[in-house]
Amino acid sequence: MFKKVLIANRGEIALRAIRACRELGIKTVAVYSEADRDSLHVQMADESVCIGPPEPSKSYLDIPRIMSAVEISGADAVYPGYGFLAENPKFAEIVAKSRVKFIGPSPSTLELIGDKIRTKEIAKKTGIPLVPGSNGTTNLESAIETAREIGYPVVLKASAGGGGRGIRIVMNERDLREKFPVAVQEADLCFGDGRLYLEKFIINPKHIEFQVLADSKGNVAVLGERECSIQRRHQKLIEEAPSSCVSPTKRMEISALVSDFCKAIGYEGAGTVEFLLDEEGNFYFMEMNGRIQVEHPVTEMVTCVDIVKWQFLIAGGEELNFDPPEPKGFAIEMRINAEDPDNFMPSPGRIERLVVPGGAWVRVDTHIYQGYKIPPYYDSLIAKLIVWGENRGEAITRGLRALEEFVIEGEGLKTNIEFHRRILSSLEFKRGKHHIGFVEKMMV
Ligand code: MV4
Repeated sequence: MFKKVLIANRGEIALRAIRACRELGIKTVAVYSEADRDSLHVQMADESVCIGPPEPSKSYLDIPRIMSAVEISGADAVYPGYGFLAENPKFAEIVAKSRVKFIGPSPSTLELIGDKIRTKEIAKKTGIPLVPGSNGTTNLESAIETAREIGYPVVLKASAGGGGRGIRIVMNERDLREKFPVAVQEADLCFGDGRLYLEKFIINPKHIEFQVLADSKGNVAVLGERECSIQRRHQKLIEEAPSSCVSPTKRMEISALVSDFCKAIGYEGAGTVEFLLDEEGNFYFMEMNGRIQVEHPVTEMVTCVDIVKWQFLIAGGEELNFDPPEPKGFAIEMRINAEDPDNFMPSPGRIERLVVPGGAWVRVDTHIYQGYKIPPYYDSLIAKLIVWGENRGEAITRGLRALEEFVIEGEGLKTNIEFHRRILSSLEFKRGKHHIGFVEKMMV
């Protein structure tokens, strides 16, 4: 096993990784920007290295600075977390070419899953259901032809996009002629890759994703699904596991396909395969994410599998030694953001009063503490409140109880705690039949 891991991230996920390392007997090195000097991840790590000014481009996204910290500290592995450099194939390659291990998929796998067209082609060969569409790169003429066949509305997506970036809804042929060249240009400018693909637009879908762990020996454990339909502008707000809309049979069926797919691409580490689920109960493959995700705790709560710990074990060459368990009970995660609930704008500030909820089956993953000053340079996520219940109703009740306990106060500081209470209290959420338009609908 590794002796010392450099955590190339900040905030709650850096803490999550440090905790896993401590239990595995691995020393940790934190990196931090000048804005994160007083951060908990710096205090909790065994060592720390300042890597630059507050701007992410000059610190957490700066590969040479991170590699220097690796060198200085003598770490033998790098943990990327989520965001920042987590899915950057170039970073994974630079790390791999030095004497240290990148804790995640290989550079070539990261490159592959970054190419949504190639990924869909492999998914199709594996027998995973795809949305009707172009099945590969499209140009304007073939896009028009495909759209005529499948019918409008359709979506144009950038092959190098993902997570909602580079996607356009197209209502009719005139709209397609107009938007196509703009989309190519934008994709070329944003991603250096102008290739597009076309899909039938699925109306009112749910967002369902499957968690996988794959070891270096070709064993794959699919840990069931999460539902992440409560989101706004591709920022998830609430995630649950399991989904109340996935039957055990459907779970088994999709899990088998997801496992085959991971084997087909030689996947290693923790990953997530995203689907849309339409109102008729059909699953459609969207993309794969090659990282730990913010919402991984809900899967941990219902499977009792320590996903982050397994990321380290797998990278160290350990084999998966368990059969994926059936999910037990229900878990809900609420992302607590320092933001104005009226306009979702970041609302940083100093935390003057903090009361963290507790009690049975309540987990809080957070890097904040009383007196902590939330810097304005990064994501507004300041805590994840995760609750478990024997059934979904109990999880919701416990979530509401925990939200009531949660106090985060400071001058000018706003959070979305009240917003979460509104969602968990709503009849529509309790029914569980909501789709990705829930938050937008609630705002009007
Ligand atoms: C779609 C779609 C409808 N039809 N594809 C956006 C993020 C990316 N992962 C997939 N996305 C979508 N793709 C087809 N063919 C609707 C979305 C979508 C969405 C998906 C999941 C969660 C939130 C979303 C919000 C808006 C649009």
